[in-house]
Amino acid sequence: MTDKENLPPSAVETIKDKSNYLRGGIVDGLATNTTGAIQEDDTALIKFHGIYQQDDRDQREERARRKLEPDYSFMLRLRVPGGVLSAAQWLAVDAAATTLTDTGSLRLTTRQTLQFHGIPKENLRPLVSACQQQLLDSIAACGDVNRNVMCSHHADTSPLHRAAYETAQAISTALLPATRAYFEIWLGEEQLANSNTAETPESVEPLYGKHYLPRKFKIGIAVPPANDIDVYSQDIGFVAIAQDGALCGFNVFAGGGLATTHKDARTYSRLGSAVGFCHAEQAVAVAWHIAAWQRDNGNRNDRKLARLKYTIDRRGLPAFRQELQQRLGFEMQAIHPMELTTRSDALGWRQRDDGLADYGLFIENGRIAAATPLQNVLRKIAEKNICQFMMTSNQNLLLIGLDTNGQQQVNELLATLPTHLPSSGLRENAMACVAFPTCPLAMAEAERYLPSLVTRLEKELLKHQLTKDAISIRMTGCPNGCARPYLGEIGLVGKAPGRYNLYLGASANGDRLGTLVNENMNEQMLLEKLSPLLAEYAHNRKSGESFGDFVYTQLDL
Ligand code: SRM
Ligand code: SF4
Repeated sequence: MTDKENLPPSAVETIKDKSNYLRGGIVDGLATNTTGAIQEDDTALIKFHGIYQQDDRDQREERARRKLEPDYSFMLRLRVPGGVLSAAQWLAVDAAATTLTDTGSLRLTTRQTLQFHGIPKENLRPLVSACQQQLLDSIAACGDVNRNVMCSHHADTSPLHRAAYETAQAISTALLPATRAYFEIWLGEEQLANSNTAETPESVEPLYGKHYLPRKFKIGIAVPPANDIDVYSQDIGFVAIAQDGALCGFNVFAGGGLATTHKDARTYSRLGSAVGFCHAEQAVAVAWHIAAWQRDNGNRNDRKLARLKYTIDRRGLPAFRQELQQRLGFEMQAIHPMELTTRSDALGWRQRDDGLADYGLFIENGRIAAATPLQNVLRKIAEKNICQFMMTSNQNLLLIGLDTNGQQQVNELLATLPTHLPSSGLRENAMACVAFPTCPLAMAEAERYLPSLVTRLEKELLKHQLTKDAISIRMTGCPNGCARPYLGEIGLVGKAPGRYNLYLGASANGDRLGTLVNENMNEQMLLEKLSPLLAEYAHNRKSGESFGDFVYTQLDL
C-alpha cells in the first residue's frame, strides 16, 4: 500500500507536521515539574534530538500497585560517525554518566556510538551541554532521519581507512537536519522571530522538508576485507574500493534492513541490493539522493512498511536505479570486485605500520557499568591522554594510536582488571541488545541473559574443542533486531519472557540471512537443539567451514 491511496498519514507524520521543525512543546514539557515525563506527542519529537523517554520496566508493576507514575527517565544516544572519541571526550562522557544519570553507566551500541540511560528530565540540558562542550552532539542519533554513520574500525591504519572514515563524517554532516531546534531547546540558542514560518520547508530543511523521512535511515561504510558494520543490513551500504592502497570509490548497496514483526508476514529482513559503483567524491551525493528518493516515495501511512527496503520492493529495483540516476545526473558504474571475509573485531594488541599500536578491548554487550573496575580503568587511560577511543559495531572498544610508552601504561592498567578477555570465540562474537529494563519494546531479556546462556554453551564447546572457534551468536529482546540477530550464525529473537525464536544458517561474513528454524524456544530447548549441531560441526566440518555455512548445508536451509 502507498500513501498515494488516500490513506491517512500515520500519527507520527501529523506530529512532525505540527512540530515547527522538531520543536513541538518540548520546552514546556521540560519545564513541568509535576511529572518526570514530557508531553506524549513530544516523545516522538525528542527522538530526532537523540533522546528517548523510557521508564524502568522492573519497577512498573510495583509502582502501578502503589498508584505512582512510571519511573520515567531518558536515554540519550550520541552521534559519533565512525565511532572515534578523543581522550577528553571520553572523560566528558564518563563524567556525564557518573554525575548526571541514575545508572552511572555507559552503553556502547551496535552502531558504533554510546548511550546514557537513566537521565532525569532536569539533567537532560546539563548533559547535552556537557557533551557539546567537547563538540559532541546527539542530533539525529534517532528519529526519521539519517542515523549515526558507521565505518569499519581501525580508522587510522591506512590511507584507505582514513578516507573511508572521512567519508562517513562527510555523509553524516551532509545529511544532518538543518533546523536549529536542537540548539534552541537544549543549548539555549535564541530563536529568530518567525524565522521558520516565513520560509519554505525546502529552505528550512533542504533535504528533509517539513515531514522529514518516512522512517529511520541508516548508512554504513565497510572497508574490505572487514564487514564489521554489516554492510548488507544498512539502508545504504558503501563498500570501499581501493586502487594502489588509496580510496577510489565505493560499491553501493541499498535497501538493507532487518526488523520484522512477529506474526506480520508483510514484514521481513532484507539484504541490500547492488546499485552500482560511484567515485569517492560522489558518495555524499549518492547518499543524499537515495535519502531524497525515499523521502518522496516512502510509505507515510504505515510505519511498519516505511523503511527504504519496502519502498524499493514496492517500486521495483529497476525503477529505483533509474530514478536515482536521473536525480544524480551521472551514471554509476557496474559493481567492482570485492571480498568481505570477516566481521569480528581484532582484540588484543595490533601493531600498525606507523609504529603505533591499537588495543581491542572486549566489552561484554557494550555495557560499561557504574563504579566497576572497567569504568575506572578506562577513565585512567583517558586521563593519561595516550590514545583515542574507537567504538566498534560489535559493541567493543579499540584504544587507538598508542606509542611504546602508552602501550606499557595500558598493559599495567589492564592487568588490574579481574578479566578483560572473552572466554571463548563464541563470547567474543556475541552481541545482545539492551532489552530490559529500559527498552519499552522488549518481550524477553537479552543483555542481562545472553552471557549466562553463552556460559552454558561453552560447556558444549569445550567438549568438542570449539572454544576458540569464532561463531557469532546474537540475541534481541524482540524482532526489531537491534543486535542484528538475523545475521548471527546463531540468532535468537525474543518472543516472550524466557522464549526465543531461533535462526540458523547465516553466513559468517554477513552476506546471507539466517533462517527461522524453531519458535518459542526456552533455554533447555535451545541447548538440546544447539548441542548436537555443535558436536556435528566439530566432527564433520570441512576445513575452514564456518558454523553458519555448515548448518546451512546440514539442515538444508
Ligand atoms: Fe534499535 C528501537 C536500541 C540498533 C532496529 N532500538 C530501538 C529502541 C530505541 C526502542 C524504542 O524505540 O523505544 C531501543 C532502545 C533500547 C534502550 O533501552 O537503550 C533500541 N538499537 C538499539 C541499540 C542501542 C541496541 C544495542 O544494544 O546496541 C542500537 C543503537 C544503535 C545506534 O547507536 O544508533 C540499535 N536497532 C538497531 C539495529 C542494528 C543496526 O542498525 O545496525 C536495528 C536493525 C537494523 C534495522 O534498522 O533494520 C534496529 N530499533 C530497531 C527498530 C526496528 C526498525 C524497523 O525497521 O522497524 C526499532 C523500533 C522502531 O524503530 O520502531 C528500534
Ligand atoms: Fe528493544 Fe527490541 Fe531493540 Fe532489543 S531488539 S533493544 S528489545 S527494540
